[in-house]
Amino acid sequence: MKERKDVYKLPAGDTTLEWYSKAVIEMKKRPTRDPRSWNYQAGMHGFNANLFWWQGKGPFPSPGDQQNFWNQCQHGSWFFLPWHRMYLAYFEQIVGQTIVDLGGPKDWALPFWNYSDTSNPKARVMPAAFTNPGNATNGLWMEGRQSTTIPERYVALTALNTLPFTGDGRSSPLGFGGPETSFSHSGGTHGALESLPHDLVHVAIGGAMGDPRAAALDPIFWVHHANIDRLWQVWLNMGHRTDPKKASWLKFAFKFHDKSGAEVEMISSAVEDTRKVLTGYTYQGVAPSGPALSRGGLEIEADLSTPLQVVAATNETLTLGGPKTSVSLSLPETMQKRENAPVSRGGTVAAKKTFLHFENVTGRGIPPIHDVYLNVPENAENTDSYYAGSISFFGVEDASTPSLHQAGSGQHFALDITDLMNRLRALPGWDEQKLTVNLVPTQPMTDDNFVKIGRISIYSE
Ligand SMILES: [Cu+2]
Repeated sequence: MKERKDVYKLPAGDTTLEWYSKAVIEMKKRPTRDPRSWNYQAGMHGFNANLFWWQGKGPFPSPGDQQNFWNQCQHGSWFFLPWHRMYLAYFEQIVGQTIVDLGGPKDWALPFWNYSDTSNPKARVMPAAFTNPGNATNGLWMEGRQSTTIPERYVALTALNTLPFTGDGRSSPLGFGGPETSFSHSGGTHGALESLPHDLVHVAIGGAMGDPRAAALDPIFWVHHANIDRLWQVWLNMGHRTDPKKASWLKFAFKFHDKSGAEVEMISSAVEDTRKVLTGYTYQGVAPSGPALSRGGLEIEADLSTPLQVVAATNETLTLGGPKTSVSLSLPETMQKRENAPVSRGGTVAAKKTFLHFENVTGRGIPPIHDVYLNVPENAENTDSYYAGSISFFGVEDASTPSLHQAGSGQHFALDITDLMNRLRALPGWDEQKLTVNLVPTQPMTDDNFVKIGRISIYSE
């Protein structure tokens, strides 16, 4: 049994990152067609020969190999968590074998980057081993990262409050782990954990990390994903939470290569317990199995909440640009008058949920993260109290391109604005006829980017 450790709690003299760096350099020497090579492993997540990051890395695997093993990452899907867990497990095995072959320790385990750790003032800064020295002698360095400090907003753990694993169209449009889908390489609706912090951390780092078709070339990808994988267990341990029970999730198989380069398959049910994944692992500071879970909470929740319905929507496609993009929605009478009567949910009393949706979002390149604000007054000096959330567009180009696996209708984002709406209603000057949505880019859009939003809508119980 291995323990995946917090990268910021490695004891002095620990060699985990040193060996990781050596293994990356070794794996980069292997030809891209070798399943045990650095490039092949990254191509399994996503690949596009036209991207800068892939220049000069050919010859690439045969079309048949690419078809079976590359561009497999599951996004916008209830397979997001199990697929990435499998992917990390075989990657960790291959890195571990490479380290043994180099004369290193036998028990190497992938560390995790807990950027949300509020007890660690450096938590949101990328660990120094990944940035220094900033050149190719350092296996953990990557050229072209946009930022190595993640803003606090983008590491919030609100996803852990989402009870259902899959979006239920009632209390949660996203679900913790994503919507029920078949194989979904670039699905449109990302689950709560995938949206925040996963997607925002990707795009905040930027460079290769900003595009799923190059992200796994950056060694930070793997410690980021170990943290996302850890949060799956943290969520389960909170109770009233459970993995899907349908055979279409439990039995769905994905293809990988093991440390000898042999083809293998794995199904979701084989990775629910981390102690049973290959030789098994646990996470430092996290119990490997939750309390005897009460499943009742989920059913109570679904019974007592009414289906979410569209109560307001724009009727024109919106193109993002400039220092901000603004659009106004008019709330229907039912919502204007509503006192936001509390509902009973899972044994506790909660406000009726309201969500802001961005539908059929299509785009090109790696557009900047946009922060979303509601009803910001003209001369507001500090806009923080009007902040609704952020959208990252991670994978938007792929999701906008029709292919074998999807129609190309773009991405779909949802922000929980329940609390913000309640606060706004209490402010002087609240106008039911006009809810203004501001989308503010965190960096300027470039000529390589565009984003179009098919519809902005409000869903409420
Ligand atoms: Cu990722």
